Amino acid sequence: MSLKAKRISITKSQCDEFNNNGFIIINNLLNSTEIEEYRSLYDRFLNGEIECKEMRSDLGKKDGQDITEIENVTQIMWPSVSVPELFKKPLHQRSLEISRQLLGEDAIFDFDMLIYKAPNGNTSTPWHQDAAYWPHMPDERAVSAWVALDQSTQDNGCMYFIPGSHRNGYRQHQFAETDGGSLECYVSENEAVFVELEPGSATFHHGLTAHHTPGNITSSHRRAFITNFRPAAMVKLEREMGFAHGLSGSVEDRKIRNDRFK
Ligand SMILES: O=C(O)CCC(=O)C(=O)O
Repeated sequence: MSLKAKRISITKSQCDEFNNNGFIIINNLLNSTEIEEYRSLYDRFLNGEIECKEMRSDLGKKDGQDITEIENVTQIMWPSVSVPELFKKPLHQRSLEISRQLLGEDAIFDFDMLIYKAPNGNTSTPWHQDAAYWPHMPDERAVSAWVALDQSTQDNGCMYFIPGSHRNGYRQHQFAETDGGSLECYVSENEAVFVELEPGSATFHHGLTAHHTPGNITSSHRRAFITNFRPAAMVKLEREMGFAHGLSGSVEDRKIRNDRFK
Protein backbone atom coordinates (compact mmCIF):
# COMPACT_ATOMS: atom_id res chain seq x y z
CA MET A 1 0.00 0.00 0.00
CA SER A 2 1.59 3.31 -0.88
CA LEU A 3 0.71 6.87 -0.08
CA LYS A 4 1.58 10.07 -1.88
CA ALA A 5 2.53 12.69 0.67
CA LYS A 6 1.77 16.41 0.77
CA ARG A 7 4.56 18.81 1.81
CA ILE A 8 4.59 19.63 5.47
CA SER A 9 7.96 20.52 6.93
CA ILE A 10 9.39 19.97 10.35
CA THR A 11 12.53 21.66 11.62
CA LYS A 12 15.98 20.16 12.15
CA SER A 13 15.59 20.72 15.87
CA GLN A 14 12.38 18.65 15.84
CA CYS A 15 14.28 15.84 14.08
CA ASP A 16 17.08 16.13 16.65
CA GLU A 17 14.52 16.05 19.45
CA PHE A 18 12.97 12.90 17.99
CA ASN A 19 16.40 11.26 17.76
CA ASN A 20 17.28 12.27 21.33
CA ASN A 21 14.00 11.76 23.15
CA GLY A 22 12.21 9.22 20.97
CA PHE A 23 9.15 11.42 20.48
CA ILE A 24 8.06 14.89 19.36
CA ILE A 25 4.92 16.97 19.55
CA ILE A 26 3.33 18.32 16.36
CA ASN A 27 0.70 20.93 17.10
CA ASN A 28 -2.25 21.52 14.77
CA LEU A 29 -1.69 18.61 12.41
CA LEU A 30 -5.41 18.97 11.63
CA ASN A 31 -7.53 22.12 11.44
CA SER A 32 -10.92 22.45 13.10
CA THR A 33 -12.93 21.43 10.01
CA GLU A 34 -10.76 18.36 9.54
CA ILE A 35 -11.07 17.44 13.24
CA GLU A 36 -14.86 17.48 12.92
CA GLU A 37 -14.70 15.22 9.84
CA TYR A 38 -12.44 12.73 11.59
CA ARG A 39 -14.59 12.78 14.72
CA SER A 40 -17.72 11.95 12.79
CA LEU A 41 -15.95 9.15 10.88
CA TYR A 42 -14.53 7.82 14.17
CA ASP A 43 -17.99 7.78 15.75
CA ARG A 44 -19.35 5.80 12.80
CA PHE A 45 -16.73 3.15 13.56
CA LEU A 46 -17.58 3.20 17.26
CA ASN A 47 -21.34 2.93 16.78
CA GLY A 48 -20.96 0.09 14.28
CA GLU A 49 -22.20 2.03 11.26
CA ILE A 50 -18.89 1.21 9.58
CA GLU A 51 -18.29 -2.52 9.62
CA CYS A 52 -14.99 -3.63 11.15
CA LYS A 53 -15.82 -7.15 12.42
CA GLU A 54 -12.83 -8.95 13.93
CA MET A 55 -10.69 -5.82 13.64
CA ARG A 56 -12.38 -4.52 16.80
CA SER A 57 -11.31 -5.72 20.24
CA ASP A 58 -11.07 -4.67 23.85
CA LEU A 59 -7.42 -4.00 24.57
CA GLY A 60 -8.22 -3.62 28.26
CA LYS A 61 -10.47 -6.65 28.67
CA LYS A 62 -10.24 -7.95 32.23
CA ASP A 63 -9.76 -11.64 33.04
CA GLY A 64 -13.08 -13.46 33.04
CA GLN A 65 -15.03 -10.41 31.90
CA ASP A 66 -17.75 -11.06 29.36
CA ILE A 67 -16.75 -9.33 26.10
CA THR A 68 -20.28 -7.98 25.69
CA GLU A 69 -20.35 -6.37 29.16
CA ILE A 70 -18.26 -3.30 28.48
CA GLU A 71 -15.38 -2.25 26.25
CA ASN A 72 -12.65 -0.95 28.53
CA VAL A 73 -10.28 0.24 25.77
CA THR A 74 -11.63 -0.05 22.24
CA GLN A 75 -9.06 -0.90 19.59
CA ILE A 76 -10.05 -0.94 15.92
CA MET A 77 -7.28 -2.09 13.61
CA TRP A 78 -7.04 -1.02 9.98
CA PRO A 79 -9.75 1.66 9.65
CA SER A 80 -8.23 2.40 6.22
CA VAL A 81 -9.30 -1.04 4.99
CA SER A 82 -12.94 -0.16 5.62
CA VAL A 83 -12.47 3.43 4.40
CA PRO A 84 -9.66 3.46 1.78
CA GLU A 85 -10.25 7.17 1.07
CA LEU A 86 -8.43 7.78 4.36
CA PHE A 87 -5.14 7.41 2.49
CA LYS A 88 -5.82 10.58 0.51
CA LYS A 89 -6.88 12.56 3.56
CA PRO A 90 -4.78 14.94 5.66
CA LEU A 91 -4.13 12.74 8.69
CA HIS A 92 -2.47 9.94 6.71
CA GLN A 93 -0.82 12.28 4.21
CA ARG A 94 0.70 14.66 6.74
CA SER A 95 1.73 11.89 9.11
CA LEU A 96 3.55 10.13 6.28
CA GLU A 97 5.29 13.32 5.26
CA ILE A 98 6.50 13.97 8.81
CA SER A 99 7.52 10.33 9.25
CA ARG A 100 9.69 10.53 6.13
CA GLN A 101 11.51 13.52 7.55
CA LEU A 102 12.02 11.69 10.85
CA LEU A 103 13.00 8.27 9.50
CA GLY A 104 14.13 8.81 5.92
CA GLU A 105 12.55 8.89 2.47
CA ASP A 106 12.15 5.10 2.40
CA ALA A 107 9.42 5.24 5.09
CA ILE A 108 5.98 4.06 3.97
CA PHE A 109 2.63 3.43 5.62
CA ASP A 110 2.49 0.17 7.55
CA PHE A 111 -0.86 0.14 9.41
CA ASP A 112 -3.40 2.30 11.22
CA MET A 113 -5.69 1.91 14.21
CA LEU A 114 -8.14 3.68 16.48
CA ILE A 115 -7.77 3.50 20.25
CA TYR A 116 -10.74 4.84 22.16
CA LYS A 117 -11.16 5.40 25.88
CA ALA A 118 -14.82 5.86 26.79
CA PRO A 119 -15.89 8.30 29.50
CA ASN A 120 -15.11 6.95 32.98
CA GLY A 121 -13.66 3.74 31.50
CA ASN A 122 -10.67 4.20 33.84
CA THR A 123 -8.48 1.55 32.19
CA SER A 124 -4.84 2.36 31.55
CA THR A 125 -2.80 1.13 28.59
CA PRO A 126 0.27 -0.49 30.18
CA TRP A 127 3.83 0.69 29.62
CA HIS A 128 5.21 -0.90 26.48
CA GLN A 129 7.32 -0.43 23.38
CA ASP A 130 5.29 -0.82 20.18
CA ALA A 131 8.10 -2.96 18.75
CA ALA A 132 7.26 -5.62 21.36
CA TYR A 133 4.07 -6.27 19.36
CA TRP A 134 5.98 -6.81 16.12
CA PRO A 135 8.45 -9.38 14.85
CA HIS A 136 12.02 -8.19 15.37
CA MET A 137 13.20 -6.27 12.33
CA PRO A 138 16.81 -5.91 11.15
CA ASP A 139 16.05 -2.20 10.60
CA GLU A 140 14.24 -0.91 13.69
CA ARG A 141 13.26 2.50 12.33
CA ALA A 142 9.54 2.94 12.94
CA VAL A 143 7.31 5.79 13.97
CA SER A 144 3.74 6.04 15.22
CA ALA A 145 1.70 9.19 14.87
CA TRP A 146 -0.81 9.45 17.73
CA VAL A 147 -3.36 12.07 16.74
CA ALA A 148 -5.71 13.45 19.41
CA LEU A 149 -9.23 14.08 18.16
CA ASP A 150 -10.25 15.34 21.61
CA GLN A 151 -8.28 17.42 24.04
CA SER A 152 -6.03 14.86 25.66
CA THR A 153 -5.16 15.31 29.32
CA GLN A 154 -3.70 13.37 32.22
CA ASP A 155 -7.26 12.68 33.37
CA ASN A 156 -8.57 11.22 30.11
CA GLY A 157 -5.53 9.23 28.98
CA CYS A 158 -2.85 11.38 27.32
CA MET A 159 0.46 9.87 26.27
CA TYR A 160 3.30 9.37 28.77
CA PHE A 161 6.81 8.66 27.50
CA ILE A 162 10.19 7.67 28.92
CA PRO A 163 12.50 10.11 27.08
CA GLY A 164 15.47 8.44 25.41
CA SER A 165 14.16 4.92 26.05
CA HIS A 166 14.28 4.11 22.31
CA ARG A 167 18.09 4.25 22.51
CA ASN A 168 18.36 1.28 24.89
CA GLY A 169 16.97 -1.50 22.71
CA TYR A 170 14.16 -3.92 23.48
CA ARG A 171 12.81 -4.23 27.01
CA GLN A 172 11.49 -7.48 28.34
CA HIS A 173 7.70 -7.62 28.03
CA GLN A 174 5.02 -9.86 29.45
CA PHE A 175 1.30 -10.14 28.92
CA ALA A 176 -0.49 -7.62 31.11
CA GLU A 177 -2.87 -8.73 33.85
CA THR A 178 -5.81 -8.09 31.57
CA ASP A 179 -6.41 -10.76 28.94
CA GLY A 180 -7.08 -8.30 26.13
CA GLY A 181 -3.66 -9.11 24.70
CA SER A 182 -1.80 -6.06 26.04
CA LEU A 183 1.91 -6.34 26.67
CA GLU A 184 3.73 -4.53 29.44
CA CYS A 185 7.27 -3.76 30.47
CA TYR A 186 8.88 -2.31 33.55
CA VAL A 187 9.89 1.37 33.53
CA SER A 188 11.01 3.83 36.21
CA GLU A 189 7.94 6.00 36.31
CA ASN A 190 9.86 8.89 37.83
CA GLU A 191 11.57 9.28 34.42
CA ALA A 192 8.21 9.67 32.66
CA VAL A 193 6.88 12.84 31.04
CA PHE A 194 3.31 13.36 29.96
CA VAL A 195 2.08 15.24 26.88
CA GLU A 196 -1.29 16.94 26.93
CA LEU A 197 -2.58 17.86 23.48
CA GLU A 198 -5.21 20.06 21.93
CA PRO A 199 -7.57 18.35 19.46
CA GLY A 200 -5.87 17.93 16.08
CA SER A 201 -2.38 17.86 17.57
CA ALA A 202 -0.19 14.78 17.68
CA THR A 203 2.82 13.03 19.13
CA PHE A 204 5.18 11.03 16.91
CA HIS A 205 7.08 8.31 18.78
CA HIS A 206 9.72 5.77 17.82
CA GLY A 207 8.80 2.07 17.86
CA LEU A 208 11.19 1.48 20.76
CA THR A 209 10.07 4.42 22.93
CA ALA A 210 8.42 3.17 26.14
CA HIS A 211 5.00 4.78 26.58
CA HIS A 212 1.64 4.34 28.25
CA THR A 213 -1.67 6.12 28.77
CA PRO A 214 -3.66 6.30 32.01
CA GLY A 215 -7.37 5.55 32.19
CA ASN A 216 -10.07 8.02 31.29
CA ILE A 217 -11.64 9.25 34.54
CA THR A 218 -13.54 12.13 32.91
CA SER A 219 -17.04 12.26 31.49
CA SER A 220 -15.70 12.95 27.97
CA HIS A 221 -14.43 10.85 25.08
CA ARG A 222 -10.75 10.24 24.37
CA ARG A 223 -10.43 9.41 20.69
CA ALA A 224 -6.96 8.76 19.25
CA PHE A 225 -6.22 7.97 15.59
CA ILE A 226 -2.88 6.24 15.10
CA THR A 227 -0.87 5.64 11.94
CA ASN A 228 2.43 3.78 11.74
CA PHE A 229 5.29 4.08 9.24
CA ARG A 230 8.54 2.20 8.64
CA PRO A 231 11.04 1.48 5.86
CA ALA A 232 9.48 -0.04 2.75
CA ALA A 233 11.88 -3.00 2.94
CA MET A 234 10.72 -3.76 6.50
CA VAL A 235 7.02 -3.61 5.59
CA LYS A 236 7.83 -6.07 2.78
CA LEU A 237 9.72 -8.31 5.19
CA GLU A 238 6.88 -8.26 7.72
CA ARG A 239 4.36 -9.28 5.07
CA GLU A 240 6.67 -12.05 3.81
CA MET A 241 6.72 -13.33 7.39
CA GLY A 242 2.90 -13.40 7.31
CA PHE A 243 2.65 -10.46 9.70
CA ALA A 244 0.26 -7.61 8.86
CA HIS A 245 -0.86 -6.23 12.24
CA GLY A 246 -4.01 -8.34 12.26
CA LEU A 247 -4.90 -7.91 8.60
CA SER A 248 -3.60 -11.02 6.93
CA GLY A 249 -5.12 -13.26 9.62
CA SER A 250 -4.91 -12.33 13.26
CA VAL A 251 -4.20 -15.95 14.14
CA GLU A 252 -0.88 -15.89 12.32
CA ASP A 253 0.00 -12.48 13.73
CA ARG A 254 -0.83 -13.58 17.24
CA LYS A 255 1.16 -16.79 16.81
CA ILE A 256 4.28 -14.90 15.74
CA ARG A 257 3.88 -12.58 18.68
CA ASN A 258 3.10 -15.27 21.24
CA ASP A 259 6.02 -17.44 20.12
CA ARG A 260 8.30 -14.65 21.29
CA PHE A 261 6.93 -14.90 24.83
CA LYS A 262 7.13 -18.66 25.28
O1 LIG B 1 -3.94 5.35 23.11
C1 LIG B 1 -3.50 4.53 23.91
O2 LIG B 1 -4.08 4.25 24.94
C2 LIG B 1 -2.22 3.80 23.63
C3 LIG B 1 -1.59 4.20 22.35
C4 LIG B 1 -0.38 3.43 22.04
O3 LIG B 1 0.11 2.63 22.78
C5 LIG B 1 0.26 3.68 20.74
O4 LIG B 1 -0.22 4.49 19.95
O5 LIG B 1 1.30 3.06 20.48
